[in-house]
Amino acid sequence: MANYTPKPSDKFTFGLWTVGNIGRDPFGSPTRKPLDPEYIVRKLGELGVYGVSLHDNDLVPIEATPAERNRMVKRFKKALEDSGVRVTMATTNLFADPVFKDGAFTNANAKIRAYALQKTLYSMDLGAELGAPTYVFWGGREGAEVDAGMNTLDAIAHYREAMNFVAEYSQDQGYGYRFAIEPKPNEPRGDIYLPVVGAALGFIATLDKPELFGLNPEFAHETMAGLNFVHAVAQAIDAGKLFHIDLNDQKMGRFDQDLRFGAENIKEAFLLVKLLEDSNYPGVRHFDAHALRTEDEAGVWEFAKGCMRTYLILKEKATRFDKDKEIQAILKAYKVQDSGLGKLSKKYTRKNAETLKAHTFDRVGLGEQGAGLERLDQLTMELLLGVR
Ligand SMILES: [Mn+2]
Repeated sequence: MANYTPKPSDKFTFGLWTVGNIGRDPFGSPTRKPLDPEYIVRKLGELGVYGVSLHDNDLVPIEATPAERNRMVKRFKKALEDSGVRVTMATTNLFADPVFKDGAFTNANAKIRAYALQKTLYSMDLGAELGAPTYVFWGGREGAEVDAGMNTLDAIAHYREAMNFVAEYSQDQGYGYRFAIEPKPNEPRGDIYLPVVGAALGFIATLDKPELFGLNPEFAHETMAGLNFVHAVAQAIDAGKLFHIDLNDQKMGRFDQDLRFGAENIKEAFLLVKLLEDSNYPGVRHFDAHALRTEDEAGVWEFAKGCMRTYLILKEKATRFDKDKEIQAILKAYKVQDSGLGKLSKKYTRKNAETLKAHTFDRVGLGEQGAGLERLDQLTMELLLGVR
């Protein structure tokens, strides 16, 4: 039996807001007391966690004075030092305060857009002071319920201006951030701008310094939209844009559940872990999820341990998949090779086009051939169910 105890080298990370979630929902009050950031960091360290991420206001309340801020940061740094946990990602809370009720960077009000940018610059200072290499933008309030304001084109342009501004600021200050945009289709807004991974990839290409920007895709977010998260991550990897990842789980068609990783879609979780491991994804494995509202603090740590344990179990299953002779034989047969035709269709030359056009294909025979995917999928399930 493999050892499923997490180690820092597994690079698991959690947001302060994840294990710190107090179990509030739109219909009910908190079911848990807030936990101190220092306590969270020490506890995560004990569990073998590599890093922690934070919004500015997870550590420093929005109304704190500079002196209070410095005291809190000092205490937090001490906890990081004691626990060996590092800050792996920082981000700005541009969604909780009423000022952001109609958006931050995309707000129709120039004063609010400027305030959002100011808040972000201070938050980037904080993240840099704590050593965060990655800065995430989740535009939770960047969206609309009412499009009669005719703000969409302006909103995208303002979003771009903000991203260009923060990229210059990061370079000017020598912070060296890599920025990761986190798409989400809806919630809290009726419709959020840049709703899915593909939309964010398209947007990044329009920025002044696209090389500084990548993606922070989240399992639950693409799943809420009814999309295939593994495909979205593969496209981000292909584009060299997987800068960060938010692991959790979600039932399609529900509110944003932020379930424990692997709690719901085991096969997709397995294929995701296999994709990350096979492609040697060098980044952290960040859990953006929270314990169910039914849980007390003990349940919170069970949730955190469960996320990491499931990842490690699925990683081991991926190794077994690669070593399974029958599975590999089916895969080999599925991926039919033909060196001549393969080479011919790889790159256009006039000669290749002519040869291709002159070739006679056994269209009927090719159409009759089965792919073997029923057997492959069944064996995959049996492997996951533990009978293989
Ligand atoms: Mn997230």
